[in-house]
Amino acid sequence: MISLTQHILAGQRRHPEATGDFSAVMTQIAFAAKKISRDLRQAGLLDILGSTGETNVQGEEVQKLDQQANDTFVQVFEQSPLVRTVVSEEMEEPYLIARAVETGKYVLFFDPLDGSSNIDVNAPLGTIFSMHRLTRSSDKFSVEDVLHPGSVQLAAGYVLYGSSTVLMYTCGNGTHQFTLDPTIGEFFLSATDMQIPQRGKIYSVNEGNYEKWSQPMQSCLDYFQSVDAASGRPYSLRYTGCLVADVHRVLLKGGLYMYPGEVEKPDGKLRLMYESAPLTFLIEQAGGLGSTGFERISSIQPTSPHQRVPLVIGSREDVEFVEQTLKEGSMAFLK
Ligand code: FDP
Repeated sequence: MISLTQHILAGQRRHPEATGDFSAVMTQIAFAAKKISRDLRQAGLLDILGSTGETNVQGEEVQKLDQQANDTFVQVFEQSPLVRTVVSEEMEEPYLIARAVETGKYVLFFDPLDGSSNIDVNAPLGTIFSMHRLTRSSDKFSVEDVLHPGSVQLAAGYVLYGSSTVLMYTCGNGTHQFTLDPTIGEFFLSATDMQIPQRGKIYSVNEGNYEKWSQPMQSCLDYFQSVDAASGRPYSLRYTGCLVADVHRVLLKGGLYMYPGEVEKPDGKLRLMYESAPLTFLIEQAGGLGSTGFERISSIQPTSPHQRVPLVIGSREDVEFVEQTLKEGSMAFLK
């Protein structure tokens, strides 16, 4: 049995120049995840279900557990001199960690509790994180210092609070899975160097929005649903309402998850820095792709911490099919 800590330290030993700081941050992320996992397991017994009565920066209702998970991350990193800035879905502005103002070398983006509509119905939830090296253009904080494309992420991962708690991470050297043993509070390696099938049989999308999509996007859906035994269609639909859970299924079984842009809302719903970019890093390290449908997610130069982008992510051939259909405006290339 290899624990997450042992795995991180083994990675550190392969880089003689490493200071151990990166490993320390990963260990703190895992600690926050264990605390959130513990809180979720008890949620129905404590007074932490339901809404706080506030709305977040995205204009969405804040659930008590969203707030609690966010506080957990902030409290953990307030003890650390390494992460100078945290950027969360639940906080409008990047948050400076006082203790790390001089010494911090990293910025951490996170969505503390993904899939909020699942909280009250005991369905899967997730946490997503992305770690970048901080650049310092001056001694003062500048938002530009935390805005880098996904291609330069140092590490990214997610935690899925499902029938078990699973942590996936990559630091550019494969995608690895760890499962929490709750009896001793440690994550253990359960799969290493994971590979996503090149093509799948599942699509995952909120199909209730079909009428809001462009015609080429609608035709992609029509294609996945049409019957053609030779190419394994129709695909099956799976959609939990939790991005982490749906992407996890896609990573393991193949296929694709989509949150497309809409004609009236071309940027879609999901956030680049703490949803689409980290998930793309994990999926690319497993041999898949993440795209807006027109552009690779990893190449996007962000312009704001809470920017939204459309997302098509999963098996290489499935994502390329959607990209080609959207770019050409039709499926004439299939003939
Ligand atoms: P939620 O708003 O419930 O937090 O991150 C946003 C997200 O969930 C994803 O987890 C999920 O895939 C998607 O939004 C669900 O949105 P719809 O309800 O519009 O399908």
